[in-house]
Amino acid sequence: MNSKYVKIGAVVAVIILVAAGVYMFTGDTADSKIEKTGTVLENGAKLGLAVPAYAATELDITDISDLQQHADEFNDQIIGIDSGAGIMTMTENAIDHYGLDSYTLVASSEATMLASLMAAYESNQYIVVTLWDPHWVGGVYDMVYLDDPDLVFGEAESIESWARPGLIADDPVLAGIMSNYEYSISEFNSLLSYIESSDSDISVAAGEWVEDHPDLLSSWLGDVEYSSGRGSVKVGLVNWACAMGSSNVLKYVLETYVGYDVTLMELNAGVMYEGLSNGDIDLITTAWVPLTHAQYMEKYA
Ligand code: PBE
Repeated sequence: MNSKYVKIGAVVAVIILVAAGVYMFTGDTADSKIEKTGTVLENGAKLGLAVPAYAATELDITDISDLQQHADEFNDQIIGIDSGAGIMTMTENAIDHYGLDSYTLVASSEATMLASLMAAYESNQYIVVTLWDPHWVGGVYDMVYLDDPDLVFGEAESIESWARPGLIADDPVLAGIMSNYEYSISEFNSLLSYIESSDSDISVAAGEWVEDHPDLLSSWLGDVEYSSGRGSVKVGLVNWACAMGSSNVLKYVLETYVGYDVTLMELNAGVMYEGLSNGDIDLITTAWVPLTHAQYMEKYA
């Protein structure tokens, strides 16, 4: 046999072996995936673009596509939140899809969006914001979600809890509680309204709300009893009212009734998912699926 071909064959074989090794090392293996631990709210979450009811009536608008002809009245702006939020990507898609060419989506934070909404609402000005449910704001202001006939914002979403790779196997007690950690939409909104209207710190208000809902508490605990020193748990969250509420309640329950030490870590959405996937964070309670956090789920789940 011609030795040139033997050499080429050997080189090709080495390349294939090296490539396979690199693939095995960096490729997605099952245990590098984040793991779903439970459903915090089933199908009750929604999101979209919303305007105060007076704006919808006075301008006679019902659909997202109606915004374009009233761009002047809305100052050509949609008031958004933090740029890592799924609702921001969805809103960019809606601007494209419904031809809202005159509009700019303004990125800020939930707190800034709410401050703008309050200022506009108190003086009967027109404003369009990114909004979602569960949220306390729907109980305070009369807001109208604009129709989204092509479902750019999806249908009913669920909120799930997810854990770092391996947590379910490492800590069945915690995984068991997370599999029970679920709210109805009215319970969730009641929690958020309670926190919002309380003068106390969010951690205190969350604890008070838990003590007012003993049946829900026992459904989460199942037959788990308090035992001190169960270890530390890092819960990642974004500064969204819903995530703050569900994370603070979880911290209270795990510390008071189970025996963990819980640290809440406030991050932006991208860093939160990355931290979960590399194990810097143990848990999150604010995964919106199937659409809102699809970009993160595709990458890490
Ligand atoms: N939210 C609240 C988040 C998820 C929780 C709807 C603002 C988002 O858009 O990613």
